[in-house]
Parts: sequence; C-alpha cells; structure tokens
Amino acid sequence: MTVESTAAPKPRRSAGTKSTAGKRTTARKSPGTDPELVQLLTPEGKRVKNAEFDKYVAGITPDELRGLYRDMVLTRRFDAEATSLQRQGELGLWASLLGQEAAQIGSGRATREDDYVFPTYREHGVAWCRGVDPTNLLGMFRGVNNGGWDPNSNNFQLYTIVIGSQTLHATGYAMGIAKDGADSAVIAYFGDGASSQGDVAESFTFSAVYNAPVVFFCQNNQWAISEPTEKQTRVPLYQRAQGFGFPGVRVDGNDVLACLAVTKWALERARSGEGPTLVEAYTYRMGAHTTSDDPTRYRGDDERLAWEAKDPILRLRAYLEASNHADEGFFAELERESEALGKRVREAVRAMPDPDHFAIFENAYADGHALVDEERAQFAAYQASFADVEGV
Ligand SMILES: Cc1ncc(C[n+]2csc(CCOP(=O)(O)OP(=O)(O)O)c2C)c(N)n1
Ligand SMILES: [Mg+2]
Repeated sequence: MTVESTAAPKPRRSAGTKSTAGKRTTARKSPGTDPELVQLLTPEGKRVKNAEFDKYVAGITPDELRGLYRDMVLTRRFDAEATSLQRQGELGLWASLLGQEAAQIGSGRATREDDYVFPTYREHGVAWCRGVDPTNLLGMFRGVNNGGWDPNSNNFQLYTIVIGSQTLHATGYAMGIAKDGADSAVIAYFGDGASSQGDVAESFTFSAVYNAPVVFFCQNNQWAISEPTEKQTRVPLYQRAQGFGFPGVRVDGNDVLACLAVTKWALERARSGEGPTLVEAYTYRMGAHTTSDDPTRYRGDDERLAWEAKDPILRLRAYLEASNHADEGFFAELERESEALGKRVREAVRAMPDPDHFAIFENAYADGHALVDEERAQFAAYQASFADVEGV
C-alpha cells in the first residue's frame, strides 16, 4: 500500500553511521528497495507495473517521453550554466537543482495551464515547465531585480526564500479559487527542512479543514543545508498527512514517470473536490545547498555516489534506448540545443542592466515614508563620497 491515510506510523529509518569527523558516511536506504515508494521506472530504466498509478501515464506517447527527457537535460544544462556564472562572479548566489530534475519535471508537466504554482527558490525545472524564460530566473540571483517575472503570466509565483511560507500563500489561494468555483488546482513546493516549519503545519490544518484544492509537493532531497532529514522527522514525511486528515504518498523523486503519475492523481483529487494531498518526492540534492555551501564538510562521498547510480536522466535514457523510442540523432540534436541554451543564458546575464540605485527607495511605500526619506538621503551622501576618490 502506498497511499497512506489510515496505517500506523512506521518505525524510524536508519540514521546511518558517523565518521570520526562527524560526517555521515553510510548511504541511507535507497529508492527501488522501498515498498512504500511509488516507482514506475527502476534506476536501471526498467518499466515496472503499478496497479494504482499506471493509468495516469498509460497514454503517454514516445514523443512525450522524449519531451520529458529533453526537459530534464535542458534544465540540468541551464542549472550548470548558472552555477558557472556564479563562479565567474556574474551571479551573487545560485541554488542548484542537480539531481531533482525528475521530481520537478514530472510534477511540473502534470500541472494544467490554469493551475497555480507556488515555488521555493530551487524550482528551476518547474519554472521551465510553466514556460518562464530561464534567463528571467537569474535577475534576483544577480541582484538586479526582486523577482524577474510576472507571476500571473504563467501562474508561477515568484521564488520564495522564507522557508515554508509559500505553503500558506498556496493554501489561501486554493481556498480562494474554491470559493470562486474554479476547477483548477494549486501546487506548493517545499523541502524536507521546511516540513518542520509552523507555516507548513498551519497550511496542512487549514487546507484539510477547508478542503482546499492544493497539492503539497515536498522534495525530500535528504538535506536542509547541513541538517539531514533524520533531524526533521521520526516518521517518513508523507505519513505526516495522516494526522491532518488527508492522504500522503511517497514517490521515487528520481523517476520522472512516477512523479508525473502521482502528481496528476493528486491534482485530479484537488480539482474534483477531494481536498489536499501530500506528495513526498524522495530524491537527493547532488550538489551543494547553494554556491555558498561546502557539502564535503558534513556528508561523505559514498552517499552521493549511491545516488548518482539513480540519476533521473540516465534512467529515462536507458528506458528510451531499450524501447527504441530515441535514436542517436535525437541525443545529438539535444546536445546542440543544450549548448545553445547555455550560450543564450550567458549572454543574457551579462547584458542585464544594473538597476537604478535609488529605485529601492521608490518601491518601498506607495506614498513615501519619513524613514525611507532619511535612508535615501544617507545613501545619496554615501554615493557622493566616492566622487573624491581618484579615478571613480
Ligand atoms: C524562515 C527561514 N528560516 C531559515 C532560513 C534559512 N534557510 C535557507 S534554505 C534553508 C534549508 C531549507 O531546506 P529544505 O526545506 O530541505 O529545502 P532545500 O534547500 O533542501 O531545497 C534554511 C534553513 C530561511 N530562508 N527562512
Ligand atoms: Mg532539503
């Protein structure tokens, strides 16, 4: 049974062992061996049957499968380019999604155009599925704007850094569209660390009580910066939903087909008035938390290596090749497309104009404020002080 609504909590997972340096060195239980996990593609790319969820991907065409692969490859290429741009000093910070492509593309492609998405700061793959131009994601990380896109153009909210807060926004929005009588749904993304936030618990309570059409999509990437999931919960995260009165499912977050199927199911529940669902996509953050983080200080290589063997892109490629759904020409063309995307992103970032330094004061209050006036004057004096510096 994979849909948890009535079963008793299961025992805590193994916390692994620690090396003398304090880093965990034993890889934790792997997807593919876990009976609680919805999986349609094994790490080797073999299609496995699932009585509950097969029907949600039953009609998928080879073209659509290649599309999912293309989405994941281009998202990873974009993400790698952004990481490089940060290293070159073009961005102040970047939060990589490396390893989480299947969770994001599978769930993102399950959404309908009229659904509304509330992301964290790492949902670059979901943004891609929603049609947000990837170059627009970079402005905030370069420090030239506070967002970079109009949320209502693609029903994709701005990135949210305050951990867990977007689940409240999503719940309120979902309650609103339900009152409007819309048949669309809302999906809120958050992480394993965010699951410990009060905001998330409050969202669960309100969405359950008001039967709000919202899907809570938790990417359990095993880490909240340097804190492992064992520090967030004593039960598998998806089981939390039970206590709030709605179903929770754990899906293999490195299996794009399973993520697509489970998210479609959850969104359909929401649309048909059955209320919220918690989806826990069990995945792994292969890179650093952000470019400011050094994961070698708190986790061992063996853990990363174990998850690399479950790479979401390689497993879909294995499936496409084994089922003759893609040939060498397809992969070669995609490689060219990836390189072109990298070049476009590089050029777009370097061409981003610096903002007017005083715009921040204009955007604080509609009618002005004495404190802001004071700060503006201080900043003007600070800027003017550079006039005395030779060559400036
Ligand atoms: C309310 C709040 N507290 C703390 C932080 C600092 N912070 C930024 S990311 C992060 C960890 C989040 O982990 P998780 O929810 O697992 O998401 P992930 O980064 O792994 O995608 C923390 C604590 C924050 N941004 N907001
Ligand atoms: Mg996390």
